[in-house]
Amino acid sequence: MRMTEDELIRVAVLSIFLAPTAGVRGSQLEDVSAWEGFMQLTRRDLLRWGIVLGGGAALSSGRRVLQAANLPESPPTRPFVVELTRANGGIPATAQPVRPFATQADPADCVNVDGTTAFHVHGPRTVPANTDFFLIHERNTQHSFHPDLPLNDLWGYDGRVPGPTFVANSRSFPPPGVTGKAHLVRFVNDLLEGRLDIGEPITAIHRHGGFQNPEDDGYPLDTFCFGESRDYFYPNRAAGGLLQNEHSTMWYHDHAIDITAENVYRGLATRRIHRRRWGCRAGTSTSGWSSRTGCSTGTASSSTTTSTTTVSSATSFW
Ligand SMILES: [Cu+2]
Repeated sequence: MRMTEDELIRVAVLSIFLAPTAGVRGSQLEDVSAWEGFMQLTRRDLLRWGIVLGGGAALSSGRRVLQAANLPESPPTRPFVVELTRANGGIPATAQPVRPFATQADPADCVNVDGTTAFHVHGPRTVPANTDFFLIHERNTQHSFHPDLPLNDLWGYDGRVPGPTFVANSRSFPPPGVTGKAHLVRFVNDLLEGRLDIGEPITAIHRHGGFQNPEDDGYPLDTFCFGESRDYFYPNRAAGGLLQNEHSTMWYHDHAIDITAENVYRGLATRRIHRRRWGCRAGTSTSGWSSRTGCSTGTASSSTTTSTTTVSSATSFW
């Protein structure tokens, strides 16, 4: 009998389960219902548990045992062979605003892996005048992580891995000479299963660590499916007196319930950079970002060592 790949995986898993209990192996093998239970597992179930044919992660007595010696070896690669540049995608592109568009209500009919649907369903967003609009398509892409490695059938924001970096200037404390902007981002789900059986084309977008309304937080149930799109509004403004969002490196990533890890593993993750003015307290300046200009609480002192020249060179960095 020729076994299918799925059947081979099930047998491999069964042997992993039974190996630590050799004393009762005979009786367990004769337990037809247990065997049939294992045979009901789908390949996706096994991947969810981190059990992949040839891998070393095993479940033993309900405890996950990782045996480093049994892990599959990564293929050999040559070190330091590619300069990371913007041109070759080594430094991710920066997301560019598009012409403002009419915001839309959230889709509410995407059925999640666990059978639920979105509950933070919200109408079209009302955005302030100083809002930049972005349009990002989640797409299949072929990506190689190294010249010595093959192409992988991945998913990427705008078909890039990592996706484009969003750069936000704080609306509360913008860098000197810069107007802080809110962001309205429309993500479109164009994801196809492709050849890799990892992840599900069901997505939610989570700006990790950001201040945003619940409907814009990428809550795991607030998903949108293939062919749908969803708007997310990011105020980019200090909230509740908490300032950590005003100057930080964050990331955004897929957040769909039960499949976040797989979808992120397949490429749906990238960065956000938030900038604010530094050094409002005179004498504490430590970088070219520093400026007393416009600080409401700073007291003037003789340590005005910063200049608009350093600030403008810094602002042109991104
Ligand atoms: Cu996160």
